[in-house]
Amino acid sequence: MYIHIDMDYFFAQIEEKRHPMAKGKIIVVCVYSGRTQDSGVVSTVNYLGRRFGIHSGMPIMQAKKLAPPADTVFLPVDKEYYAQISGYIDTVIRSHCKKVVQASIDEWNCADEDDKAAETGERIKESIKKETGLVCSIGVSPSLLGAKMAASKSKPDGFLVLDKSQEHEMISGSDIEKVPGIGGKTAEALRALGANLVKHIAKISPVVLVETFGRKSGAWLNGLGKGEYDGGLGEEKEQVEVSRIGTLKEKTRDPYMIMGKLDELESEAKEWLMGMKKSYKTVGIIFVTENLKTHTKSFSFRNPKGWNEDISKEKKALVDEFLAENPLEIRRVGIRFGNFMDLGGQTTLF
Ligand code: DCP
Ligand code: CA
Ligand code: CA
Repeated sequence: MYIHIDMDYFFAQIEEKRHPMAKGKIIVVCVYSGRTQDSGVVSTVNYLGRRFGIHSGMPIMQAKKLAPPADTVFLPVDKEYYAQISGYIDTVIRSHCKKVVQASIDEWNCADEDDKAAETGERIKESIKKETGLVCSIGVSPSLLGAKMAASKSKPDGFLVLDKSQEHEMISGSDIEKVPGIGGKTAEALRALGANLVKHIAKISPVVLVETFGRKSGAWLNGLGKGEYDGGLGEEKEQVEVSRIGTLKEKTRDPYMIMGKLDELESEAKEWLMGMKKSYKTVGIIFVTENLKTHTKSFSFRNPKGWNEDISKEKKALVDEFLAENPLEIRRVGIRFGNFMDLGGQTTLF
């Protein structure tokens, strides 16, 4: 099963948290171009503002006409801050699930065992709320496409789990434009061919689909019409690093507590290395400080290391180095192995 996580009105929600006085108001996050005072576009707007017709990409000037001035706050984007929160959410998600691919600043795709995915999704939703105060929408479904559509259907603050037949019902009955991957132009061309809903695509011959949309997209659309929704996490196959992240029992700067947690996480990550027959040249330690900032310290070995080689000396050095540089308490730690080498059959290395 797949789990898709998308944060609700992400930039605006973060600003809402940051400025409690803005609660209950329309919050418009803007990318000011600087040409004139109001030139630029809307990055995003909270749900209250969407009721007035304001949306991402709209000129700020137009949003000002639609929004009642007394109830609206216009704020400039602060990408760096949002990226920092995004990085923190990433560590929260990774502590609940092993197969995670971040798809954009506010979106993640995960895969989990069929009988565990719904519970994992629920735990992720709760933890994000608890750790950041932010709400998201999560879809859990047999295909990634189904999970994505379930998440957007349940927005905001939603959670929707589908089985195979519910997924098929949702996707096949969906308006073609609501399918991620079908843009405005493709939708227009499909409508011209008689398809308004996904299931109508099945009536178009594969030859016509390929002629109109090219080989790759045509084949994908043909499958979609027939109810083939697979296609995995994508990056899964070419995983370039493995990481495990966990929360410390309490905020701390005690190197022994930190090392204890890291030992646990290291053996989990090394289990993966062993299973995948990989050796690595780089080890990184991830620190999430009490202000939610994420930092990484890493070390590269001259020669590849096997999963069964001891690296406690290097680990300790990275922890000490970080503690010496940063005065804050640490909430979460993680370990990351990267720069892989395939061991193939060369078990003699060990
Ligand atoms: N964004 C942007 N310009 C756009 C679209 C999005 O700057 N044209 C930024 C602001 C959004 C963030 O990316 O907060 C995530 O985009 P989403 O499409 O996921 O939209 P939101 O999270 O804002 O809203 P929703 O609740 O519909 O997901
Ligand atoms: Ca979003
Ligand atoms: Ca998104």
